Amino acid sequence: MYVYEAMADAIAQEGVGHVFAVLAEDNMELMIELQDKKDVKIISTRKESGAAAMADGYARVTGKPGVCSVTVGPGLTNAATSLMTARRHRSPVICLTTEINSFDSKVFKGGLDQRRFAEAIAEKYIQVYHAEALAEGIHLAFRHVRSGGGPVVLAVPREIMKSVLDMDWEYSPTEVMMPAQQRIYPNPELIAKAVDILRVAERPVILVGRGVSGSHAEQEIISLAERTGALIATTLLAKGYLADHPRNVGIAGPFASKEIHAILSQSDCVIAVGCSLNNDTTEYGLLFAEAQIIHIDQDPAAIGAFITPAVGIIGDARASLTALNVEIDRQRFDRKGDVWRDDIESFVSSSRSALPSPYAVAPDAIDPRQLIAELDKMLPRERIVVTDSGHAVCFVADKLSVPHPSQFVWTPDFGSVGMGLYQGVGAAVGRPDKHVVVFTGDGGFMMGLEELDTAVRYQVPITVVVMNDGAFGIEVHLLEAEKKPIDLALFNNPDFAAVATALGAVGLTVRNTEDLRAAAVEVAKKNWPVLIDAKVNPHIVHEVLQEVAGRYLVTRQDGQNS
Ligand SMILES: Cc1ncc(C[n+]2csc(CCOP(=O)(O)OP(=O)(O)O)c2C)c(N)n1
Ligand SMILES: [Mg+2]
Repeated sequence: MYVYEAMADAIAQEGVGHVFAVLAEDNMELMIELQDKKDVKIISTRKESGAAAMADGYARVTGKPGVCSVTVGPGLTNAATSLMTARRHRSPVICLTTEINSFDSKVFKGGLDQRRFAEAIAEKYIQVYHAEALAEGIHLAFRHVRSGGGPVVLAVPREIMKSVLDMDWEYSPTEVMMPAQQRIYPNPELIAKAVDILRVAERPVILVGRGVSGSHAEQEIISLAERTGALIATTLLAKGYLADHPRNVGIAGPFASKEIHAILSQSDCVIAVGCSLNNDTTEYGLLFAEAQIIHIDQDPAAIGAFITPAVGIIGDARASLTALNVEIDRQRFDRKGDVWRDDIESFVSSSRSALPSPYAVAPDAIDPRQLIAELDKMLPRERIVVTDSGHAVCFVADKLSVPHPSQFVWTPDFGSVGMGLYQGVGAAVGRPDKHVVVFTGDGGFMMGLEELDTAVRYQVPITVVVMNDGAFGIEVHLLEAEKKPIDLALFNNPDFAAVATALGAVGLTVRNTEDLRAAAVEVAKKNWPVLIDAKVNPHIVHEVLQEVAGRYLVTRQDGQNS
């Protein structure tokens, strides 16, 4: 038996489902072997950045490890930005690669100190030093990602990979060996301390992060909101959590409307569950400056990472919320009538249904707010929404609804443009039962369009909405704020519908709502990749960017940011 055969057996037994690979002379035997396994499908991608980001998107929506395979040296360097994005998200991604014996730059694909490079972009670099250690290396990698440690690069040197395994091969998958997931129960004294705060809180908010979405704590959050009169808000990544609850005010932070923002800033108590309280959510702490913070997270490192809480509780979300509810009942208090204002629910409901400011009408471009509002009605309800980075996706963050945070994939974790289509294809491969819709700017699309071909080759029924302002919009608006020329950030784009059609997808151009209705017919078929080139009005600037541009200008004038 060759080592690559043993490796294929191990990966298949790990139940990964799919492997995203760019074929090369060092991984091809392994991929051919894997292709023969009945439970593994290889997705042969165009570029390693795509393979690694697809593995990330796949992992985010399936919860399974996402595996990619790239060639030594340039394959790994190509995968770097995607792996770094996965790292910032702590995605369970395993990047398989090989090793060559020399760092010598005269050697083909040599010259890179792969360990140092990989350790800078992934959480771990595991090298298999000899064939007998293969199972141990694979175990280490899967245990690491399955326990939430973030991406791993697993390198099996070429000579080892292609050698004969001189031992009996037996592999037990890590899932069997790892303990079942256990709930961490909170310390009762800290629960009592938290309840002391809640007993007198007048304007409490339950802030839900993505850590909560997997713990089935919906009922406990609703009960806590009922007992304490708290409003419910989410982080950006937990968008869609309990969205229909009458006390849910949506995303906290810069994406909140002015009215909701004003309400949240009056909060005197925040029960933050499964979120980091990072600077984006709390606006550098300013949003909740007046509030006492009760921070609940099962990861001790998350508590106090950004804001020092009044009470920090290490515990599972559901177990901790249950404990809070039980303690509130034991102390028999009901704050419901005494908190916030009497009409808070009707205020929340009217802020949700507030009419948008009138849309801009232009002959050849649609207002991006109108585009998203119309797509919200037209796209299949059971959607998975994946965003790229840039200005345009800000409209998606606050104006497009998602059924649940697990169906919202926000890829700017590392701030990189160009991850949206990649992760979208991976997500669509992982969840064929849902309809994946990718939102990207024209700049982001052009950074990764080669993988539209992958979607076509594998008949992945994905919808890609290019919000096309013919520009690096963020740069345009920041340059304009500085009164600098913008020509370097403007692009005379090709006809994206024609490009998509040439790649084998269905390509459509949208300039108005009528065009959109025609596009919706194609999307509803859900049987083929569809690209919608939406020409958006470039003069509509999202409030978040208006604010960033304002701040940017101030710091530039102060000289702090130059
Ligand atoms: C890899 C990478 N390169 C450059 C940037 C800087 N950058 C941020 S937004 C942006 C413009 C993206 O343009 P587009 O996708 O069209 O989005 P828009 O802002 O126009 O909506 C660029 C180049 C980045 N964030 N990441
Ligand atoms: Mg653009």
